[in-house]
Amino acid sequence: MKMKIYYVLGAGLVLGLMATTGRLAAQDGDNLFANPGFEDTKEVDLTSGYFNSAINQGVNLGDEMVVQIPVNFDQFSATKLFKVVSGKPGEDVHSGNNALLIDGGFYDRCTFPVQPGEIIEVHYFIKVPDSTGDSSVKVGVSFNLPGPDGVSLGMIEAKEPQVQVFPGSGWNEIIQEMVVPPLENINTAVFRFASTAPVLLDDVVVRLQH
Ligand SMILES: [Ca+2]
Repeated sequence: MKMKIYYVLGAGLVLGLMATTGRLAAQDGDNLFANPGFEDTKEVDLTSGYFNSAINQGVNLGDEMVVQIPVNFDQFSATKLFKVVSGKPGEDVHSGNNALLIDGGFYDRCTFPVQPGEIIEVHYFIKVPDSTGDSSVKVGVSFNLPGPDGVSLGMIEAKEPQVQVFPGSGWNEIIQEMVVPPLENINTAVFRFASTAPVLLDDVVVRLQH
């Protein structure tokens, strides 16, 4: 089934969204992504356990022995860098006090029931930090579809990031709309974000249109 990706440039241009704006507004459901602005964090000790093993596998979690991670974090997925950063709204963060600095992928505890044919609408804000350099970065949200035995039945949207974001463009609102494919035994979708280089992520919204 054909997937649609809409994204909004920093200048405020809306690409391809105009025809669907009214329908989206009329059917918006609750945000399924808890802690969308990464404001709620918890301390984790990096000297042992899952996070220590992640460091040993090359994930950069910072130089401290104890770091803050989002409370809704679930697991790393080919992640090179994962840090909660604090700063000024509109600059280092999109809103609130925190944003997530990430290079690679992670799964969030945003897991919800789905049925074939339903539409998942995702909004989020991305900024390419100056330290990333001059190259554009690709980002993308996808959803894993675990079967009854936990083995993945497939992904909604490509696992590799598809949406291009440019350095110097400030905070970009990305909108992805995707359709749950007609596979047997599908009942759950699990949120995954990925990028091809370091980006700042904030204000994630995931909605299901029935
Ligand atoms: Ca925030």
